[in-house]
Amino acid sequence: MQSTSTPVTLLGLGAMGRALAAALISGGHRVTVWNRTPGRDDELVAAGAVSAPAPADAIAGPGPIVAVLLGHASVHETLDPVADKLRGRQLINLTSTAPDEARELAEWAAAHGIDYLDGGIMAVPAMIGQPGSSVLYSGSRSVIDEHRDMLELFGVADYFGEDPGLASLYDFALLSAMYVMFTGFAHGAAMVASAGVSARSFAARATPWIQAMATGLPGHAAFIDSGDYTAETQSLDFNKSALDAITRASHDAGVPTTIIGQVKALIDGQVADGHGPESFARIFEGLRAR
Ligand code: FVH
Repeated sequence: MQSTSTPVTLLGLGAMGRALAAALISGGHRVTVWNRTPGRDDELVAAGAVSAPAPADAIAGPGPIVAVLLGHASVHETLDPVADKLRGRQLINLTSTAPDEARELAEWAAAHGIDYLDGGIMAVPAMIGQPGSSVLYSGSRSVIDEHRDMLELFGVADYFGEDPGLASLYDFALLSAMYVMFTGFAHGAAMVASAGVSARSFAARATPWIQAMATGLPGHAAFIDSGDYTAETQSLDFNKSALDAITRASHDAGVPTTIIGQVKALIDGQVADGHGPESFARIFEGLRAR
């Protein structure tokens, strides 16, 4: 466990970096900040942060280094030139990276004697430190164990084990679910827009509907995890008939069937393979990695 005030360096003062730095300062930590473009740290400095002119200056002091940059390449651009000075240090990378990029950074870190923890932020900047914010971590167990209290200032700190790519995999899987949900909303909004209905009005209906449907996810998960898709209701045959009609209605409304057509194709594939009486959850089998 750490003491209540940890010296910490934060690299990257975009919208998210500034929110994280503010949370650290409010939590009583001694924060040194650096950003590629100068002038983004005025409020943080007024709140007590120390501004460093270059990454080498920022990492000169003790404590963990938190990177909140744009993507994988920007982490290398920032840290490669100072890698030799990072031996024995702890790096917490909250920059969004794909799983293979997180693993590559962990290998790079290990080669330079750096203890590496990867993180995926499940929040927007305004949510940092608020209920509903969480950060998914994987990689170095000792880093999360030592700094958990500090990291909880950002939101709930969930640790997924030592594979440095696993937090990112969860992060991107959750984002996939989110993007498909929002895209589904856009498809529905386009359908009702053909009848002059506003997106706002549609959202008022869609919000409680999607919330109610989300409660069915554990039921879908039970089918998937057991591999037994025997179903009394909501069979693929039933859903095929619904998707045929929805696709037709979308087409009739002048809405491209690109999105809904993919759902129909997944159902059609399972029905063609003889699984019509089984649960809709079986579409998972058409998506899982071979
Ligand atoms: N903002 C959000 O809602 C999401 C929520 C989920 C997680 N993401 C990820 O967090 C990382 C940072 O996001 P951000 O919101 O702070 O992004 P920006 O405001 O665009 O700031 C980007 C910072 O990265 C710096 N930067 C970009 N390229 C380089 C580079 N080659 N070398 C050094 N620094 C670089 C940039 O600096 P500057 O443009 O001000 O000089 C900003 O500090 C990100 O991975 C999200 O996916 C946020």
